[in-house]
Amino acid sequence: MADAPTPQDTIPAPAADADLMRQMFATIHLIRTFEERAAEEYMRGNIGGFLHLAIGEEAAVVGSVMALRPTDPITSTYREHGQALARGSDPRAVMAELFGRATGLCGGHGGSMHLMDRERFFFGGYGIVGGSVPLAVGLGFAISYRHEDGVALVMFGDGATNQGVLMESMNMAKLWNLPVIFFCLNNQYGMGTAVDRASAETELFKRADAFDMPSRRVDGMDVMAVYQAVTDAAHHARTEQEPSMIEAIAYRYRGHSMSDPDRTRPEEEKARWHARDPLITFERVLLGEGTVTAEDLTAIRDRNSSTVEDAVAFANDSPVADDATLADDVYAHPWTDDPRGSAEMPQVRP
Ligand SMILES: Cc1ncc(C[n+]2csc(CCOP(=O)(O)OP(=O)(O)O)c2C)c(N)n1
Ligand SMILES: [Mg+2]
Repeated sequence: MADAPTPQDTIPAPAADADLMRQMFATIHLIRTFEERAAEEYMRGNIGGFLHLAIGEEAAVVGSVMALRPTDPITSTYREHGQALARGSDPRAVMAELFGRATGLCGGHGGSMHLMDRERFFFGGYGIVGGSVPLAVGLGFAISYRHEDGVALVMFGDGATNQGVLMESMNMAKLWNLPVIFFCLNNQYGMGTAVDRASAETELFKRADAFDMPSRRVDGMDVMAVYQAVTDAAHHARTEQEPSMIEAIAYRYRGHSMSDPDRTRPEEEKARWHARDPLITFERVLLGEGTVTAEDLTAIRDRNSSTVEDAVAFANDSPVADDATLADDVYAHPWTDDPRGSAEMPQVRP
């Protein structure tokens, strides 16, 4: 492992208190419930386009998002329903966005792959593999330029680690001392292709070595391990103005998207990762430590079920996004047909 922060560089995660641990479990369960319900609605034809579920990856999502401050910007891939929910986006607005409704998080213009919640510093899901990476470097640059103490975190998959843009972005972030966390959620497959069939170097955190950047690998099925790793990385970025990389190893239980029947991955492999499901393992830890009771868990499950049912009902009852508004949010300034550019564009030269 390359240059992992030494113990004196790091502070322990604020010993996750019982409330926070309960909140983490509840959020993992909310995301699971939300996405299982979204899959049903997709099969009913209520959700169009693509739908990529992160079922199985929730511990990595929740552990990372919850280790940040609510004002630390995040960018992500198209597999990002959980990131929005963990950031506190309204489940009604997220479900309505999946349904393409005017009440959706982005007015129904973005759909499942393009959730964005500016108010919550969630700067979006992106369909282009690696596309979210340079945007996070830009957000890190803005933080640094304004002398703020935020940290930008970008989530990307194992597939993105072979995109040139990751190398360009990591180089720039390290060269300019930007507070960025490169968070690789390695679910071990890019579509149906296993990492060892796509990457000459399968220890993906080693990508950071080329930029003299600290990096580490963490168990992405263990929410507390992820929480600790991101807490350390965020502290390092805030105090040392140095970017770092984390590779979280997890597994998605379903196919790449709803249109992938997932017939090529070995059943034995799937069973092994199902046994490590955070809803099973983290529940065991919480019950064992007395952090939750069986009644608490029932209350959490009931609450999440009602939240998701309410979100589906809200989405169903909402009006479909109006075609006439389709291009409304494409440009920051109103579009004109003038080929020389819009008169509304700011003047760059006097
Ligand atoms: C630049 C680019 N190339 C190819 C694709 C098609 N594509 C969509 S998702 C995907 C796999 C990406 O895998 P990974 O980065 O591991 O993320 P995961 O889907 O596993 O979360 C590919 C190749 C794309 N969207 N963008
Ligand atoms: Mg992957």
